Amino acid sequence: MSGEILVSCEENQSFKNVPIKGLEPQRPFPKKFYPRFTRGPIHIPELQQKENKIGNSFGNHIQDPVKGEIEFSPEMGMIFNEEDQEVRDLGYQKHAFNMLISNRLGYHREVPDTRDAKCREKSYPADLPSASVVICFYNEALSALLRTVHSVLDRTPAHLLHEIILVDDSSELADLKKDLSEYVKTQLPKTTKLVRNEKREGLIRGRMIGASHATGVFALNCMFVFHGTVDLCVVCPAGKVLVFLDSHCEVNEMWLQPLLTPIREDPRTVVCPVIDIISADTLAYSSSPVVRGGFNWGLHFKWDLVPLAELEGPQGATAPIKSPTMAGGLFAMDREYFNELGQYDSGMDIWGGENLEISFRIWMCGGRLLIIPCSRVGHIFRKRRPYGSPGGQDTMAHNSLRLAHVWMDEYKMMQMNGRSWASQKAHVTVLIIHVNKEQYFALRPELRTRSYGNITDRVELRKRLNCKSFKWYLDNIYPEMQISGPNAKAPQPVFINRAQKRPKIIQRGRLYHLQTNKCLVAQGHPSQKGGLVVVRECDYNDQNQVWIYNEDHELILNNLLCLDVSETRSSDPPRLMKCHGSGGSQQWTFGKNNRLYQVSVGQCLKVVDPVSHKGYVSVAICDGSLPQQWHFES
Ligand code: LR7
Ligand code: MN
Repeated sequence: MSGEILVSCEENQSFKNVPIKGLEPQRPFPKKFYPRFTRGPIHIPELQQKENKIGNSFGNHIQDPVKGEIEFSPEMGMIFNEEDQEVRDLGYQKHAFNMLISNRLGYHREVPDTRDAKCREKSYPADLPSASVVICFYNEALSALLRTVHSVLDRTPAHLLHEIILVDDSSELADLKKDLSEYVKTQLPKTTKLVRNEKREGLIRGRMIGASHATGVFALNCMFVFHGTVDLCVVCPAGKVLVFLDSHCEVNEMWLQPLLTPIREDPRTVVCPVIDIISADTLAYSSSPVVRGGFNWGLHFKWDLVPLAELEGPQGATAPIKSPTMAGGLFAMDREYFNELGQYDSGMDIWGGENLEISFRIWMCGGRLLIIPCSRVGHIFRKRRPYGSPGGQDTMAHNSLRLAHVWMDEYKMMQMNGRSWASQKAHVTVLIIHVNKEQYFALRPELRTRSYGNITDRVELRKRLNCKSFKWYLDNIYPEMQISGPNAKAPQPVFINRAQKRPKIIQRGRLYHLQTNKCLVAQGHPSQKGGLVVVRECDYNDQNQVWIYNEDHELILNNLLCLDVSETRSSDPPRLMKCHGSGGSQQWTFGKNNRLYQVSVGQCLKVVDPVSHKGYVSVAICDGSLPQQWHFES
């Protein structure tokens, strides 16, 4: 036997002759082992017939099931009729993202390859273990869930994908109950299973249930050379690795191989991809910077910049990065190690805290947690969580209490005394309230005596696994936290969905309304937040009529405030608001028929009553009519 790898771990096919040349596994199946399926109930957007060509300013492409590739554009969310409006509104209400665009995208689309160029030169071992992908969902939009599933099927080599396990956490939406099970049965490969929880369990027990359905087999792949003598056999563990994904993700090119490689080397390594951003308003896929996970004393997850020392080295930007914590939803872990390490705390409910718990447990009990820059998976970042817990409980507080009491030793008092975990509005934006002990309990009296259930099993698990102290974790894995201490200023959270740089100005000038020959101005003072805009006589010497249009598609009046709409109440007139830099409600494009299109509501700016002197404006379904025609005049 030479050092050359002769056999690869293909699908469970013992004693098959599978020779390998070089490092790339040779597949017994064509590349697309799982055929692509058509989209089921989703209709093709009228967009194409109505708009022959739409500019592409995101660089994203979508795959049209029938007509081939069509371009993705910010105007993908354009509303043509009441039905569109209904789908959009219902989507925001039930899922907190633009379901109209999600449905129009269909179940397959290409996403931009956001990896560092050096990642493309990397090669991975041929004998990687294969993965069981677990996706737990509750009331997910069908199109988003199926795009998650198909992105995995489309972009994972067949031999590395042992199975997909969908766990329906007792969803109440009719299409998820009926259409999905039909789709899974008739349109997806047999290796995709659908499990339904009898009652709502929450994502933590939900994932444990999913993992318990994962199957593992040992596939013995041997190479027969000359007259049937066995030359080399490799035991190929199929379903050896568990991969968890949220139900609104899209995996990128070559996402799995870089995750499996470190696990193959050391099964006590848990790995996370870089989480790219899929906009909740436009569904545009964009790259995230490589950051790592941390937390604050309120036990909220946050992103931290990677210390320079970690980034340097021969592999540069492509090397795995040690991360003190994980965001929670997207990671891969050896299946046996997941079980050995105590899965999750089954006393945790619905949402929250499990990500810090498993992160502390991994590091304190002899494992390690890495972020793999060459693996990228997109996730729809929503501004609010569209569901609650069945009894309305604050499950984040309950779960955090459990984890603090099991893992944080003397530091739990610091955490409980120091700051509250009250604000959980958005998991990316973290607000930390400074209060002393008394104030804290005055603020959250229910936590003073609040019971968090029985934690005996978890305390025993910690003993059994011989885990290190929380002080060790802070000293060795998250020293930044130690320095900041309980009374130090809170570290600044890193906003991963906000560009650090100032967007480039594309144009500066007046917003001229063609029908009335008037200009768009602030109704009151242009620096007044929340103020309305109206059309008035143009005054070319008035700085208060000057708008900036920038590369982020923002319209900024007098260099101060951004033109903004309410995403949930599109009947509200546009207002001047502080620029938030995350697109959506402040994103405008100039298009055909002189229209000024509002990206997040899918409608156009118009003058309500062009003959009235009041000059009120609003957004409405784009119809190309005169009241909707604007010119940006430099
Ligand atoms: O009762 C529920 N049952 C479920 O099955 C509630 C939720 N779920 C499903 C849900 O459909 C989704 O697929 O669980 C998954 C995660 O729920 P989300 O998408 O509402 O969570 P999130 O993305 O807002 O929150 C992050 O933190 C959570 C803490 O409990 C989980 O760990 C999520 O997986 C996690 N998401 C990510 O890490 C993606 C990147 C976000 C960041 C930063
Ligand atoms: Mn999520």
